[in-house]
Amino acid sequence: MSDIIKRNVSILGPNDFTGIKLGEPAEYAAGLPAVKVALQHAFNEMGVNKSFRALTRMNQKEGFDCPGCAWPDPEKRSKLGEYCENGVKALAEEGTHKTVDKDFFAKYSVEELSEWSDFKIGKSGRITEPMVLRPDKINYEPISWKEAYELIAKELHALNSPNEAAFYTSGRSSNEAAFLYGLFVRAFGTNNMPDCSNMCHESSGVALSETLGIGKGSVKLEDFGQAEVILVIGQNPGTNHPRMLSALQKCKENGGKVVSINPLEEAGLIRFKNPQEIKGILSSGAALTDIHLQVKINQDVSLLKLIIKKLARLDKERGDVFDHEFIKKYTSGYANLLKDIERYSNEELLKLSGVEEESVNKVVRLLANKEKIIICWAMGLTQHKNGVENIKECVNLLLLKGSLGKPGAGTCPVRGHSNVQGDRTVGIMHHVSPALNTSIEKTFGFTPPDKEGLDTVHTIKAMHDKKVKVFMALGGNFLSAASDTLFTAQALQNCNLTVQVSTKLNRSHLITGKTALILPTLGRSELDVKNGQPRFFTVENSMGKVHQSKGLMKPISDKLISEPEIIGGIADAYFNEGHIVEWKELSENYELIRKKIEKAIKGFDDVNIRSKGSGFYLPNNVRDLDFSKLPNQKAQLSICDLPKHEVAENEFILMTIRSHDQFNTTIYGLDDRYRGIYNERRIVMMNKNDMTKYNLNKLDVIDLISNYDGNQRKAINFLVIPYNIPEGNIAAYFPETNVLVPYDHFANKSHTPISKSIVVQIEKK
Ligand SMILES: Nc1nc2c(c(=O)[nH]1)N[C@H]1C(S)=C(S)[C@@H](COP(=O)(O)OP(=O)(O)OC[C@H]3O[C@@H](n4cnc5c(=O)[nH]c(N)nc54)[C@H](O)[C@@H]3O)O[C@H]1N2
Ligand SMILES: Nc1nc2c(c(=O)[nH]1)N[C@H]1C(S)=C(S)[C@@H](COP(=O)(O)OP(=O)(O)OC[C@H]3O[C@@H](n4cnc5c(=O)[nH]c(N)nc54)[C@H](O)[C@@H]3O)O[C@H]1N2
Ligand SMILES: [Mo]
Repeated sequence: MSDIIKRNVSILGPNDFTGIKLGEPAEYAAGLPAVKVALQHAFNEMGVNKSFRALTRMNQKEGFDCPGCAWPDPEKRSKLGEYCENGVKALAEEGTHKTVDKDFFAKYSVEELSEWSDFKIGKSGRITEPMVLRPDKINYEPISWKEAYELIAKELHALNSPNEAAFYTSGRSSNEAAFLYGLFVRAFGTNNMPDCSNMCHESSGVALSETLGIGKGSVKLEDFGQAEVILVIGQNPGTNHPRMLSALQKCKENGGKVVSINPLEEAGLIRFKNPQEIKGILSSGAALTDIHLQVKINQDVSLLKLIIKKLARLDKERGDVFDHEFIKKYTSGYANLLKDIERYSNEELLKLSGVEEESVNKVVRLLANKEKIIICWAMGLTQHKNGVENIKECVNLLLLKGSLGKPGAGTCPVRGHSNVQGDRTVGIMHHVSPALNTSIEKTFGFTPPDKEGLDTVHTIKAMHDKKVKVFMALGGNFLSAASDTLFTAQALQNCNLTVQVSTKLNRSHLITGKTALILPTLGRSELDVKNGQPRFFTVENSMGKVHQSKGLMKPISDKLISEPEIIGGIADAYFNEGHIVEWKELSENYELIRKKIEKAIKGFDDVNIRSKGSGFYLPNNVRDLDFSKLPNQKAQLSICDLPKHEVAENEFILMTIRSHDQFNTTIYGLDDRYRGIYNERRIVMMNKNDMTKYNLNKLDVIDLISNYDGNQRKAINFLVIPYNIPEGNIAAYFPETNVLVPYDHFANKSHTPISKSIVVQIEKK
């Protein structure tokens, strides 16, 4: 390949301000404003007719699964529509009338597009045909599907080893697409399968597997109505899982209590007006949180230890605070745990957590007398150096209370992408699963590789070191989602070929390898027809239920190909009929893929039939209180150390969070309505006392600087906003702040980047 002139692209895009307007944080979530905003987004992107047609089918049993988050659907679906404001926005993004075609790419070079904001890039529309960016070019050109497949095959054949390629997956892909992709990657010969989970709930997966024997949660949706206490830790459901608020409301209606543990008092957790009920829209709404513990960033272990310590003390007096029968029968490590908490004083833990003692005592009194407890959590716990331990500490509390394997109790890691959990179940993972390898060998007749592959952070490093030369992504926006944006950009640019299977344009299409391909695919709301027959696929929700999803909208272009067929096309071109798997036949026939899944993966019996209607639950050993695969055949109580942060006098801990108007790197709009921040994303939320200390006024402009191992990283231009956040802590949005996250600092064991606790300094302009 000829040497290329490096493209003059902007990695980070513009950093100018968009015209901030500040309001007050909202007093309730959802209600009429949510309906209004949702419909505005839908009408703008899709028009009125298409909006209503699509919305009547979203999350219905015969319809398609919402392309947003993975929250489950209730058995009885609301007549007013089974979706939330942000689900409608996700649908609007996918269903938009606007298109990005060959004329668009002829007009705008990648250099020019890279100067656009992520918001503008995303709003340009749906990609309509396969495009290629050749080594000496700055404009994408059309390419036929056949030629695209052959180009990929040629680059893969040119590698010295299959381990010089990496295959990323974002969590939108169906079980069928993900299974086939994993199969192809293994047949090709590598386990280099980084996925968005690595940046997301990997810490949950590791912690739950080690303590309970399954990397998934144990609760079902109906448990919410039966729970006596629900703890919501490090999660912002009002924005990221709005339909969870209806489940919390059920808990409240049945007399349960909700405790939130979060450095921010998120509006969505205060009060809720259920837009799926007439009374919800008209009334003043339901109060949700009973007790809010405003913990300092990454001090959840300190706080949970304090709670456990206080409960242990009460238990000593009363004997009935912990579930001793359960502990004896099902757990291992009780004596050690009790001994370990004696190492800490209440005062020390209280000070570290930053919480008022009276509020902690209230939670302790509540928990002492209850046994049906659910703990929900998301990125506020997983994206820290000690993310795995955060979750183990939650498991400790549940085990001590016997709050597992009974109605109204259990673990609830609230998943992100709508099928991220399913993708994992059907084989997207960089780890080697001997059981899966054996069943693939039995089902397909080839031997999958048995060397552990690269996860997300190690793929970045390997590309940077030019050890991985071909990068393919089934969905997602790797450049902007991953940590250390400038380092990751260099890593991608070092590749010979980058391939993106996508629905919409994003920055990963602009910052690429020497050659780049965009392979456009059907969105999940779109009709997927083969030989005159509509096809459906299956997904798994956050609670382990598999069900089907069937699109109905006319595809935006007749040149789109479904994800399984794209994978089939690549596999066919690569193996050129020299492989035992009939790739093309398999990729066109989802029913056949499902039959193979049924053979290869436990729990999918009769999936073609059972996935209809509301679907079926996959096996879950925690629900059955079966811990036979764990040491001593017991659930494990864990000893977790306190988090360690070396924060100098002039440093802050930064958490990078989502605004109300984004889905990860897709920017729906510029408002963060519940937090009262409008028309601006370049903001930093800061405690008023810290503002005084640093002599800062509202809307002063600052830069953020992180300094790890002598490497300075800088994010430029942020407006300071006084906010109710603990002193020493600040918050800003990702992906703008990803440039600050060092690629080589991540959670122990799970390797999840430390996106929620980055040590930074500020610099006033
Ligand atoms: N509309 C919409 N929905 C989404 C997404 C989206 O971007 N937009 N993303 C999807 C995906 S992939 C995911 S993973 C989920 C993410 O869902 P969330 O995890 O709710 O998303 P974040 O905005 O990252 O919010 C983290 C929350 O944790 C809190 N937090 C941060 N650090 C700490 C800490 O140290 N301790 C505690 N206790 N709390 C902390 C923050 O204040 C914030 O409320 O949402 C999914 N759903
Ligand atoms: N600093 C910081 N960084 C983070 C996080 C954080 O909290 N802070 N959160 C992390 C988390 S939890 C996650 S999950 C990752 C998300 O990482 P990714 O999953 O990689 O990113 P997304 O923004 O969800 O990807 C959006 C793109 O997916 C494509 N897409 C949408 N629908 C489909 C589809 O049906 N098929 C295909 N093939 N493509 C589709 C579109 O082209 C769209 O532009 O980001 C992580 N990064
Ligand atoms: Mo996620």
